[in-house]
Amino acid sequence: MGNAQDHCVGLWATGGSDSAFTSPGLSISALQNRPVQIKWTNELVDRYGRYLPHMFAVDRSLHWANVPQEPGHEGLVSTDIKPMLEGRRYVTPDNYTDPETQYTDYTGPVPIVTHLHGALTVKDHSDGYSEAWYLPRANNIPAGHAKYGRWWEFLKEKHRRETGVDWGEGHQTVTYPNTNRATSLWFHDHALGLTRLTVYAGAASFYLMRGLEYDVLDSRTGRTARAPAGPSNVYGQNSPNPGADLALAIQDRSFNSDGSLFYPSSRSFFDGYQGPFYPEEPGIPPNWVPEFFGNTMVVNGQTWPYQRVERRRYRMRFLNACGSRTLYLDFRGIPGVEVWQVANDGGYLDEKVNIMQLEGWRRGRVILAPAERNELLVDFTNVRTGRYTLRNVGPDAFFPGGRPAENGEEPRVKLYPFEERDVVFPRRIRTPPARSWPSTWFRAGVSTRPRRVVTSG
Ligand SMILES: [Cu+2]
Repeated sequence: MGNAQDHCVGLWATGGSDSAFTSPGLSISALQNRPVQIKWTNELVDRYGRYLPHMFAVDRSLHWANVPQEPGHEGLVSTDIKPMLEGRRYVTPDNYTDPETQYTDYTGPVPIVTHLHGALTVKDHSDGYSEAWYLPRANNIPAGHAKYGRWWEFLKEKHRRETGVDWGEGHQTVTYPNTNRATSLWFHDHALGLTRLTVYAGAASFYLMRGLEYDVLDSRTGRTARAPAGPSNVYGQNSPNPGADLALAIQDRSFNSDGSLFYPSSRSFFDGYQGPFYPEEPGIPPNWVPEFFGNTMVVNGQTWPYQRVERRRYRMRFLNACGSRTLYLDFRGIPGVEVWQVANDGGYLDEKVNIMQLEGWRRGRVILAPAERNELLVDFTNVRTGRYTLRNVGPDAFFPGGRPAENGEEPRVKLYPFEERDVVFPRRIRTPPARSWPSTWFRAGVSTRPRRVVTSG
């Protein structure tokens, strides 16, 4: 991740060795049954090679990576435990003066490890275990800090034995067999106790599993049909229907007045509780919040985004990359639109679901829980030219807490409008660029030297 600067918003972006760094990161396009290796590198360092602290408050009182290896139960010195912090009292960083009697937020180097969410038959060494994290290769790692999580060494050795590819300081190579059906997966950070913060900071994106065939039967003819393919399709191939396959990652975020990302740094943000905290009050961590609902919707990294579409049919893949929020996407504000859900996390459904003809309050609405993906066919053919809004009408509450905003209730969240026009794209929502793997490289198999694909920072 370079600290990608988009206006004045600092993000942790993901990119390839020869592509731009973005957030969401580049979409990886994989083919079924073609194994790939990806080298994930933690580049959370500044230009002098010093580690970057996390951009949000990291709670060290949780069962977390415990990078400084503060002693746990019965004096156990280890990573990936809950430290005891005995005899110390939590204070904010501003008030931190005495390490003997106080503790404060963790501001050391940031561990990462990448998990490919939803991928089947990935071996343990490549699954992105929360306890197989690694620090960036920085020149000022504090004494006593572990550079790797407790499973790193074991899984590193196993991966080396099975594939011949070793891991090293600040990087890890994983092997994905790509045995899923065609579907939309996503990858995200998975480090113990920091996942929600690092994903919120930007480290996530799509991983699109493509079938060698298109996997769709046309219900009218019984013949194989071709789902629309487009910019998220295999890079460099001429698509018969360019621009018709949109991968849209939705996240709720909040911003400080200077444009930087906001995430609560204190439990008091959640319920006003002011302390005392762990270990004085054993069940209450100082920074961690049980849930968080951002007040701004971001699609593929853009606030107040809009998408120009033509009067035709699109394939739209949605990812709910929010930390807590269940989305209720409401298509009823687009008169004439037709929407069918054709796939979920696992791949294509047996039968498409006509969203506009569901019963009751679900009519025209698609529900998407955090980390869930779906695939819709959205037909704008009969929509009149104009501007329309695809709203999220879900409440600021865990599913199914609360009712969808209806009966004139104003949805609290600013939503993302679609502008429908009879013109060719330019898209204003940037679909994360897709990359394919050269077929020669696939043929080379998994024991060759992998390409370096993703860095962070
Ligand atoms: Cu996940």
